[in-house]
Amino acid sequence: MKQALSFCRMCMGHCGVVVEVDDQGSLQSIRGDQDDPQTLGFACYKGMKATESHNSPERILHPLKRQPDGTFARVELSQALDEIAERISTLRDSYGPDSIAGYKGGGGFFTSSSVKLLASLLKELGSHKSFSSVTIDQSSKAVSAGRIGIWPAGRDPFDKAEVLLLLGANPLVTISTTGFDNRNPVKRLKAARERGMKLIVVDPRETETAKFADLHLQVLPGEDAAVMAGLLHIVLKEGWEDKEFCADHAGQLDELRSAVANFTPDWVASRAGISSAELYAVARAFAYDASRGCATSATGPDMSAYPNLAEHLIETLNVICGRFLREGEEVPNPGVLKPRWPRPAQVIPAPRWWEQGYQSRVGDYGLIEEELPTGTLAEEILQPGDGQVRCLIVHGGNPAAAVPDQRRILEALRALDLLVVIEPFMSVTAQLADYILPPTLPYERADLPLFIYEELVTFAPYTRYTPAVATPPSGAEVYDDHHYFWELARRLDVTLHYFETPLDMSEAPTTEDLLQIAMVHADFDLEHLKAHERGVYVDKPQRVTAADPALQTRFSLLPADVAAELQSVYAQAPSRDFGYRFAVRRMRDTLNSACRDLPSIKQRVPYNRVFVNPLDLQAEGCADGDRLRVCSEHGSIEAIAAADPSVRQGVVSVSHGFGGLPDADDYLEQGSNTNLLISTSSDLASINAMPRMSGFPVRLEVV
Ligand SMILES: Nc1nc2c(c(=O)[nH]1)N[C@H]1C(S)=C(S)[C@@H](COP(=O)(O)OP(=O)(O)OC[C@H]3O[C@@H](n4cnc5c(=O)[nH]c(N)nc54)[C@H](O)[C@@H]3O)O[C@H]1N2
Ligand SMILES: Nc1nc2c(c(=O)[nH]1)N[C@H]1C(S)=C(S)[C@@H](COP(=O)(O)OP(=O)(O)OC[C@H]3O[C@@H](n4cnc5c(=O)[nH]c(N)nc54)[C@H](O)[C@@H]3O)O[C@H]1N2
Ligand code: SF4
Ligand SMILES: [Mo]
Repeated sequence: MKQALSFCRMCMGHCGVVVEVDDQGSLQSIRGDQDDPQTLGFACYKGMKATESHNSPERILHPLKRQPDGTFARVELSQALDEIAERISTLRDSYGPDSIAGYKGGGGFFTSSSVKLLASLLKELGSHKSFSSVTIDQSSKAVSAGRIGIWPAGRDPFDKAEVLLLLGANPLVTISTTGFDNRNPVKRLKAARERGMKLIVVDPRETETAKFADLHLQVLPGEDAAVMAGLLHIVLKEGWEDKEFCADHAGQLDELRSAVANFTPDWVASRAGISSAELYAVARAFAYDASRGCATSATGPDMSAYPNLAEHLIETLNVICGRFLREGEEVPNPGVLKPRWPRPAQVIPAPRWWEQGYQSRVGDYGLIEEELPTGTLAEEILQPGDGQVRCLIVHGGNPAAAVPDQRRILEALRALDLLVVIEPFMSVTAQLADYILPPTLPYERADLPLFIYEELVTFAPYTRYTPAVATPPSGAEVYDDHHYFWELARRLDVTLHYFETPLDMSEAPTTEDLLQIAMVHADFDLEHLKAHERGVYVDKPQRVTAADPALQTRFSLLPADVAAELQSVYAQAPSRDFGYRFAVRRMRDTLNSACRDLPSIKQRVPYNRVFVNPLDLQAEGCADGDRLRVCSEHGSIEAIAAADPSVRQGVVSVSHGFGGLPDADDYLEQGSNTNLLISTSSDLASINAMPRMSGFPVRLEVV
């Protein structure tokens, strides 16, 4: 047995771990590293059970090719790559480069040697059809920044907060919330509360995080825009805004004041299913009792109705209360691997990126973070015409399970001429693929943190390196993901770029070569990181500088599209016909569709249950363990009920990431897929085509 230090790359937690490998290099155990300066010994159960994925008998260890009878057979890698490249080349010649698309999922993000390669391959081929899980996640945060403007120094950080307002986020379980200190979150939250930070949670469920809250608004899902408008109404009416900050930096404050005038505490309370006194108490605790600390959110508001408006209003509350770093203050993580940029105490006016550049042929959408919205992926494949997508390359994602409207996305994936997946397991998507290219798993590859989001991963100017600490199973023919992109690009005669650097296409880069290229903006090289096993801190503080008095830039608090959305929230009460509203949630022991087949996880979470308040179950005439059908306007799923008093009445809470192909009738084996309940042909948000994945009406039937 040999021990080594590494870090987990399953979620943003990036927990420092100690792993044990046997003499063959096979991963035997993983535990939290007590001496890790960032995560202080924390590691979650599923993180520690990554031994089971690495050694799984289900793992795909050789390239596979679909046969005419639908089964998969092992194929030589060079043959697979030759055939894929030839088919891409033919499609490109016949239908143009936009017939080639890519989708990057979670497994394609947490690998710093290939995170940008799918995008580069598409760009070099001349295709605009780049998709990812970001636009079925929290891209409303980018839309909000694009519409309201950007404060370069960032919001008040966690360690300065006197108050933290969390909407639809459960960081103690998901370890991924923007603005929360995710490095051992329980410890960090306890310490923050000891120094006096108040926690306010807005969530239909009394989550693990809400249990620590000073105030918990147990709202109906889908009402965050109304709740935020109500909070703005109270703050402005009471005069609790930061008047000096508003005078200097807020634009359209009077227009905002009139626009939220209708959103009285009583009206909002009745809409969101809370009391007006509770709403008032939250406004007071945030805006009057505290002067530092921000409002932030995760998937709850961003998956519900009006996600872009909800995010806009969350940031508006931060703006009117002045909850940003000020001149002279230190930026917690100004960039270690990412480039630093100027941080004046001044607004960058709303850039509205999506209004320039490429526009989608489907719907009225531009690019979000240089990608098309995944809510339109099925239509891009199914709608005939110029630019119709005929080939999809999937990097570490499971769109057949993760994309809302499962029947539609399956119809689309089946209609493709070519589906290639870089994927370690026989996921629902892999089952439909023409070729499966199996990657190494995290502990088998050298890596850096998910540094493209480094300010979210760590609140300190810190980074680290891990070598490959384990060896793939013997006889496996698996490569770090970049190898597949490079080999395809070479065959297609294009030059891949990594972080703007052109790659040498005559000799395949090593993982370390790519990591070194990715570190182009760092003050040190990879060797320096290698010499510091538990990572390095950069002692080069960056402070917020003075504003340029010649520039009178301001936040746009009420652009026309935001005003129209606000009016429409007021005018359109959601239907109550169905009796309940659906709420998204995640499970501690699974990661989206991953982990659930690992033996020790399967024992804990064999399938996804329907969490319902016991009083509601009683009213339906059923009990814990009974089989229920959850029906939306769009579809239905069956699942077993779990009586859960932490869910508010009138709400049905079910995790996504379960289920196989629909109609398989194997719920006890796989669970069921909540994306069967969701439509991508109606209710898409403007700008990012975000499907309505939470807060929609549902009905319960006893099966
Ligand atoms: N209804 C509903 N749908 C949702 C959500 C929801 O809340 N409700 N959540 C949405 C969100 S937030 C997200 S982020 C998306 C997730 O969407 P996806 O990222 O598309 O889905 P995952 O299930 O995370 O798939 C990750 C895949 O990566 C593979 N993988 C694991 N490790 C590696 C690796 O090292 N290399 C490679 N190449 N692959 C690897 C896994 O086996 C798995 O198949 O789903 C979205 N869909
Ligand atoms: N264990 C685990 N960790 C994960 C993941 C996982 O699958 N498992 N997935 C990872 C990914 S891809 C992501 S994006 C993050 C997501 O991280 P989170 O967003 O923190 O994920 P959830 O636990 O689903 O929390 C969403 C919360 O919103 C509440 N909610 C639902 N609808 C609404 C609404 O309309 N309004 C409000 N205010 N609240 C609502 C739900 O009750 C739930 O508590 O987690 C990451 N970390
Ligand atoms: S919290 Fe996230 S990073 Fe930490 S061990 Fe669990 S999955 Fe890995
Ligand atoms: Mo996500």
